Amino acid sequence: MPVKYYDESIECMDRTELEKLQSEKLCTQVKRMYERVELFRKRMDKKGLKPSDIHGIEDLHKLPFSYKQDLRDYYPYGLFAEPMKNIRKVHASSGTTGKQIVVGYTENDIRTWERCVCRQLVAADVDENDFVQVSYGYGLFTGGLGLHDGAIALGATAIPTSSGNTERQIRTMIDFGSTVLCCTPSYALYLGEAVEQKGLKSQLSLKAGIFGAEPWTNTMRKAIEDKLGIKAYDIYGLSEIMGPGVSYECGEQAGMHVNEDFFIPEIIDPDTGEVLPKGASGELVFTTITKEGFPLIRYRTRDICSLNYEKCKCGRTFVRMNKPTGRSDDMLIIRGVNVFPSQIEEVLLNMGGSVTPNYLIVVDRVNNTDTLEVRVEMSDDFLSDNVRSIEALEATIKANLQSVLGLSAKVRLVEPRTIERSEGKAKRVQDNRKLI
Ligand code: DLL
Repeated sequence: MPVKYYDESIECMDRTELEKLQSEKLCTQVKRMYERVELFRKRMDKKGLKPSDIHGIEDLHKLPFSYKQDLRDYYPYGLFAEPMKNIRKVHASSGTTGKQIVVGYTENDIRTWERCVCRQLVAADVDENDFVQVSYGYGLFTGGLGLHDGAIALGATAIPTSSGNTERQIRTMIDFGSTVLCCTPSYALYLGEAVEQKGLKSQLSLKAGIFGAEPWTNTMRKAIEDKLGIKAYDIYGLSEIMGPGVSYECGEQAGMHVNEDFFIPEIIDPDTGEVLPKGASGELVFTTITKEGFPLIRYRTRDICSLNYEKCKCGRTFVRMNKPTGRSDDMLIIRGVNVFPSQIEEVLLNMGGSVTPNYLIVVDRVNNTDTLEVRVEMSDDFLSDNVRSIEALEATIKANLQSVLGLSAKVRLVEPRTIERSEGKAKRVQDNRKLI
């Protein structure tokens, strides 16, 4: 296979060897950053730490954390570790709140990124014969160009449709013979619905979908796989660390392998900052051990998940992260109860197809009391079957939500195709309390 950057032996490396490699790279990175990044040096000095105190990954926990706010405080280039003449490109992420953050890549960083995305694609059985339709947004968002460059580096044919214009996406998919679709899972579902409605599934050549950039459940995976006739793979990444390419599912679909020769993951207690025992669920933290342009030590992602160190059936030894269940900053606290949107999604998608995976969570405050309303679309099947009344279905969903969340919610069933669709990341929560 003429794959420029693909080297399977690294992903299947003996873990003792891998940890040795990580330790060497970590020490070099800490020394380099101490010399070049003022904020990191200050934080190390405050802890009374010198680069020579760090001997390997066993000392990782001693290093100071870094935060999204740092990127805002040092906006745009204040945390870069290379002069701008060595930065080949920048990307940015606006997130849901606040000022956008900017990240930069050197030539070597771009090569690393391509290599990481190649691994994602190969794990999904993509090779140089494939036509990879990239329907993530192109531009400052890392999704579009990240997948695009990776597909080209692999030797596949990239079809850079970017996001939006659903009619044209489907026409291109059919006419150009796309075999792989890359976009957010919510957009994949939307495309799947449109394909189903137009009866075009048999004209597709798709075999795989590479979906990420937002949380999604296994039940949603099943819905997408059925509608598009594909195997759907989860990929994870964030602009601050790399963009797409941080971790990826293999054919086992049992957790996402972290590219550990470039990024070291840790799971910490988000409140105390303590590293949690292997397998525990907590906040994911990453250290970039080879990045040159914009390296980060112990970056607090705010994503909640756990790590699985068991060897995967696929042969890869890289640790697997479980699907993030939400973000510590996306978690809703409703009448004192912690609620993740993914818990609500799980309930809705387990309703035997009576409702679609299109929903909106509306939180409000009435007379000083939080209210939770879940709006979800009824499926065409439910409406045509006519077996159960809308009231009965609403009551069942309400009871299921109560038992999973320990909280009563109002459930409102709405007509199919009335909840606004997203071409990028889906907006699932409308928290009106923040507006007060
Ligand atoms: O979303 C990078 C990306 C593009 C990943 C394309 C995968 C595919 P940001 O816009 O900086 O970067 O958003 C990063 O999105 O901290 C997670 O909260 C969330 N996220 C990304 N992938 C997943 C996933 C890109 N597979 C933030 N599951 C992260 C759950 C995800 N959440």
